[in-house]
Amino acid sequence: MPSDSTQTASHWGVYHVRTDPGTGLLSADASPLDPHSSPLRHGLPEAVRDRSRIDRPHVREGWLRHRGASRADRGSEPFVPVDWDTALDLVTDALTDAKERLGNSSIYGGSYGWASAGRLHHAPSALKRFLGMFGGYVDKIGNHSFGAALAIAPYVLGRNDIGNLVVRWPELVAHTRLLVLFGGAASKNGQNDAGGAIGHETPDRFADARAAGMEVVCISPSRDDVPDGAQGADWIPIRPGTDVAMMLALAHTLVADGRADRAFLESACVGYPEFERYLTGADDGRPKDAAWASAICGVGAATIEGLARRMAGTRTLVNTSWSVQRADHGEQPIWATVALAAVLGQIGLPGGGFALGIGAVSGNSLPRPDGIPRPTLDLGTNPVTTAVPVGRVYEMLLNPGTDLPHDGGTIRLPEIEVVHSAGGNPFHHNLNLNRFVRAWQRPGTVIVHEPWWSPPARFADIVLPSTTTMERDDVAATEHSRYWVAMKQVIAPYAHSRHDLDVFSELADRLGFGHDYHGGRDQAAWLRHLYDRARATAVERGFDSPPDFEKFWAAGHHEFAMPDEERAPLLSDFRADPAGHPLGTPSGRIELVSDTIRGYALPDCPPHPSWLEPSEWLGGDVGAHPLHLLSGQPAHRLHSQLDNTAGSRASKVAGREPITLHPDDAAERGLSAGDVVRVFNDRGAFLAGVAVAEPGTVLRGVARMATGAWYDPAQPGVAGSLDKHGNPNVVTSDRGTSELGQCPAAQTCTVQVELCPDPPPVTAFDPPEILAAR
Ligand SMILES: Nc1nc2c(c(=O)[nH]1)N[C@H]1C(S)=C(S)[C@@H](COP(=O)(O)OP(=O)(O)OC[C@H]3O[C@@H](n4cnc5c(=O)[nH]c(N)nc54)[C@H](O)[C@@H]3O)O[C@H]1N2
Ligand SMILES: Nc1nc2c(c(=O)[nH]1)N[C@H]1C(S)=C(S)[C@@H](COP(=O)(O)OP(=O)(O)OC[C@H]3O[C@@H](n4cnc5c(=O)[nH]c(N)nc54)[C@H](O)[C@@H]3O)O[C@H]1N2
Ligand SMILES: [Mo]
Repeated sequence: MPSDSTQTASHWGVYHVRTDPGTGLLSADASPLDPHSSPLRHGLPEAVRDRSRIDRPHVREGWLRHRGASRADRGSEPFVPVDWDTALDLVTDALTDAKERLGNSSIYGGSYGWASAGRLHHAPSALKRFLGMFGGYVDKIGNHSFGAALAIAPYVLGRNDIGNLVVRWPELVAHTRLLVLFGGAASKNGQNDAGGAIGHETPDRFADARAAGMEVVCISPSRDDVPDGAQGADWIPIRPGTDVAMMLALAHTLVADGRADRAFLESACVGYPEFERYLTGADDGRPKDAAWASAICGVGAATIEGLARRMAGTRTLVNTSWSVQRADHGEQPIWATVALAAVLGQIGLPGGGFALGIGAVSGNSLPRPDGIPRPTLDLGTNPVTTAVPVGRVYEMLLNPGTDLPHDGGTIRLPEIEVVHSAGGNPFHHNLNLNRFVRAWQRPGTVIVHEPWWSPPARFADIVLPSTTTMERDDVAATEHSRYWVAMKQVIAPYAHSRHDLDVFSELADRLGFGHDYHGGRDQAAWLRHLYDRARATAVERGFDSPPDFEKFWAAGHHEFAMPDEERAPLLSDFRADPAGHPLGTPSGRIELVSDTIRGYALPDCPPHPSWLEPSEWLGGDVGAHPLHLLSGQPAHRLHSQLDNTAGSRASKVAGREPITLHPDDAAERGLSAGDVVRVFNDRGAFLAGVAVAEPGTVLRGVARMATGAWYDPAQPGVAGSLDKHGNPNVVTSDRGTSELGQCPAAQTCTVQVELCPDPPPVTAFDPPEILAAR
């Protein structure tokens, strides 16, 4: 690397930033650690100087005058610049007032979000550590990524370490001969990994596996989900939300053919006889055979039967992508995946069985030693025990005091007075944004830490400007890599922005627990402290000692050595001796029927994997909204991050987020590529730019969009406003997956699309109105 460049890292990779001596412009080069650097790296050097940066603290005008009495104006008003001293006084007053009047359970600190890669300056961790020491906060339960899997896996497998339920590349290449991908493994998603993607190897590894003879079948509404490197893969288009029907029919075919692995079902599972009665229709008179499934999922019966026979004839891995469970009854596809793999009987064999989310992030299948510690900030303890599922935040804000069914019990929803948020974009991750706007206007005070005038900053009362990773020193480390990477400060903090950690340290000082919070450490001392602690843990766990901090910093990274022996396949010890290596389920075995769940008697989560009709789908009564809208991860950014940069903006159509339509769906509506359309259902409406899919690449009736366009309401702060820019969450449903998980179900959504002849201009990236300081 040139000596005039500085190494930093992001969720999308490690790179080296250079300043052009003439123009002062920043640019990013790939890191030699990374065989295929992601083009996303060009975004941050641009974004750090974007005009949407927040230069100093700001307070919403109405809140400054009337405090919580002005809550309904949140999101619609101009901001007043204030100095840090004033801003931090206002924050401590709001927090102290809430604590004294209503107790710490009136403070929501469940702040969800990917924030930035560095582990020291991880904004949600800094916030939670702070609020914990302040006496506690209401936290969140679960995540948006694989929440339903987290909810159901303990009942089925006795564990919820979803990240470990994958098969790594060496095993895939050596042993898997047929990889069946429900939801595909779209290559765009392999660009990112929380904490800092190090190597982008997924396409190469798919190519290796193909060369070794692995066949790939991609079952998805869109051919784009066939991963790069898997050339020649079969694509089976499926109706969104119907994978469970196809999984059940695959299992039914195996049973009908006499190819169910009865020995495995007997020794390693409980409940198979009851599940089989469901499959064969012995009790309900409706066999879940290929013909039955075909009518639901749109895949031909012969195709389903043929695939089942292929699967039984070779070493097969069934992988289900996380998106498939981000839907109504999302617990079911996870349970059905395990059940199908159990009937096939290859669980615990090398390269066989099931996996979740291969390719969903860059590193989850990369080989690495298990148990590498990471230099992360301690969250400490949270004295408040109330927590609310991430998918039910609206319920908490709108209906405090009511009971939310969850996981077999209920949660009494707390009354929230202060929302304190750092490192996430609630106007990206939440669904049904019109309902969310109403919910967000309920608390008395909303405090947001943000580098940019992104939607969460515009919908805050007190806005505290954060630095970005390029303005601080840090260490990147993901769960999925064998590297620790030095992130070095490239440029001075923008204007009056400050590190989140410093802001929380000063708030803690003001509130009297500064020493507990920061221990007198500045950034350099913190980094060394976290590093030394992780290093000691590494040694305790039997790793070769990483170098001391100075050497690490000078080298720029540390690579942990790979173990010599191959990793044992998932559940291989359990398969070999189910009694000796029981699972954490009540029976110690894989539960195809869960008596615990039966005992909950839930309306929407039966005691075994089941096909349940989604609330919105192409096989149902679509009424006035006949298109199924899938809103997946964006290729040109990470969620809403980098939407304000050239790479993302170049992907827009007529300045809006593209919506990709089947050619016949476009033609039927008289639409052509480049048109601006209004996309709507009963929950709301937004504008998008039309892209028309290549013929034969997407199922008829399916419309596809990326998430992450900055929410841009025509009437800011008014629930129901048209969004001018194309944020699909204006129309998605906030219904929970089920009373078990209560997880986000973004993919269950139908819409209508019509031409918008006279679209208003997009203003998402213009800073809000700023009044004179007073
Ligand atoms: N329709 C639909 N919606 C979805 C999904 C879907 O599939 N469909 N997917 C869901 C999923 S899986 C996820 S994980 C969520 C993602 O949702 P989020 O993680 O909330 O999305 P991000 O855009 O990454 O939000 C991160 C925010 O942190 C800010 N930030 C970055 N660095 C810093 C920092 O150092 N300090 C501070 N204070 N802030 C910083 C960024 O500017 C940005 O506003 O979205 C969910 N939403
Ligand atoms: N570039 C980029 N990469 C990312 C992210 C990002 O924002 N940008 N976000 C990261 C995060 S937080 C996460 S959680 C992962 C998410 O990883 P995933 O959840 O796997 O990603 P998605 O893009 O939501 O969905 C993948 C595909 O599933 C298909 N699909 C949707 N519904 C159905 C269905 O009902 N059945 C079937 N068979 N297929 C369906 C869609 O066609 C979609 O393209 O991605 C990560 N990677
Ligand atoms: Mo996610």
